[in-house]
Amino acid sequence: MSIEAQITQIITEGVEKLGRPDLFRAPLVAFSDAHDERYESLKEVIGDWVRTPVEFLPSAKSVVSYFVSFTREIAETPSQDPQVSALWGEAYVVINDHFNVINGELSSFLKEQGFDAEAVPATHTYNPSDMHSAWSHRSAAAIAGLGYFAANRLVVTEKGSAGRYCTLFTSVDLAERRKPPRNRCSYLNDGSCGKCFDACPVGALKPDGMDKFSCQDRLFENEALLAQDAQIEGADVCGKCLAACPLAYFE
Ligand code: B12
Repeated sequence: MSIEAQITQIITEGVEKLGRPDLFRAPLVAFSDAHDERYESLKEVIGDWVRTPVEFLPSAKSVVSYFVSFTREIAETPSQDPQVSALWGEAYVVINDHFNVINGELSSFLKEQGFDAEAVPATHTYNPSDMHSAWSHRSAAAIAGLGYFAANRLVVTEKGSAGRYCTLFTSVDLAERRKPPRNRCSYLNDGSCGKCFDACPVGALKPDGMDKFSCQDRLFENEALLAQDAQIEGADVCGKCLAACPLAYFE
């Protein structure tokens, strides 16, 4: 079995071992070159606080990007609850924690083979006061061909956008490349959609940009509500711009 297939198997089994088929489906995995010049260009596109793969792991040759997709029920649930969905919050918290387990298993495997490995946590990698994040899982996923950016600023894979991304850097040379899916965002293609803009409960998401602080205020409000009403801690979530999108979920 190729090393790419072994990595994909560890990630897939990592999700299976969680034993939550009610929340998660099989993941998608893709690889990119740590020296792909688009990583350097993110310092221009996003800002100079963004680090390249080799700034995380000097020996990095490859970037492993993976997406854990949510079930249909979870993908739809943010649209059904007027304020915030406890199920969506639960899926967020469970997978954020479990990413650490999967990354640990993947790192151990690669290190046993004599390679270096370093993972980036799924979230809370940013400074809430200025929104600066040293790593963009979405941009890495787009570079790896896992998906494309839609008008809601989320990255859509062949299984949709409902799910979460993670990244791991490694010194092994992973040559396999994924063909990116065609961009099916109707707003970007011909302006004929825009459901994500209408769905934002605080008007933060607009065609000409996003007020990230208004979005974040809503996420923090929801986090407090879920802690109080559903005993779920650390779920700063909403997901309405995602669930309203016709590209949220594919079989
Ligand atoms: C900071 C942050 C936030 C901030 C700011 C959001 C934002 N739009 O940047 C706040 C707190 C508001 C937020 C909200 C949410 N977030 Co958030 N957040 C992050 C975080 C930590 C960093 C994002 C980042 O790098 N922003 C940088 C800015 C400048 O990116 P940007 O504005 O989108 O601009 C980029 C693109 O437009 C891009 N672009 C356009 N076309 C192309 C093409 C190519 C090839 C490339 C490379 C780039 C590119 O250019 C810019 C640079 O890449 C990531 C986790 C991580 N470390 O990656 C999660 C993350 C983006 N969040 C996520 C989610 C799900 C959410 C919420 C739905 C909340 C929830 N979980 O219920 C909302 C959705 C808001 C939205 N519509 O964007 C997911 C997205 C999953 C997906 N399917 O895409 C992520 C990736 C977490 C994860 N581990 O999966 N988030």
